[in-house]
Amino acid sequence: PDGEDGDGAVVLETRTKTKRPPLYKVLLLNDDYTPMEFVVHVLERFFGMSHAQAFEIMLTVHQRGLAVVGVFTHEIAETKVGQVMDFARRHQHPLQCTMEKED
Ligand code: TYC
Repeated sequence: PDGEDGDGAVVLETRTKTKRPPLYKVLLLNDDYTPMEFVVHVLERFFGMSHAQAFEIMLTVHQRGLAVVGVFTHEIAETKVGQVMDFARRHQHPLQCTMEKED
């Protein structure tokens, strides 16, 4: 709709659409070495999942090769990926976590 800019002048063609930030999928990748319990722990700790939910997603990654574990803004997604990669490295597991822009 048209607006009013404070001194009485009418502003035509004001923006009506609210800008939403682009969203990014965080993906967890399967490998042959990371223990299942470690992956479950990662999903609980960094993605706020219940144990049952985390176990289910871990099995999906194990069976299908990868799964989306959350969708976030760029900054949050980057933080999650960093936290997972850092935690895995510190425990000497080859677990891989990446992010991908949503269409
Ligand atoms: N494939 C691993 C195993 O059999 C378990 C695993 C699940 C590893 C999910 C990584 O993202 C992963 N121990």
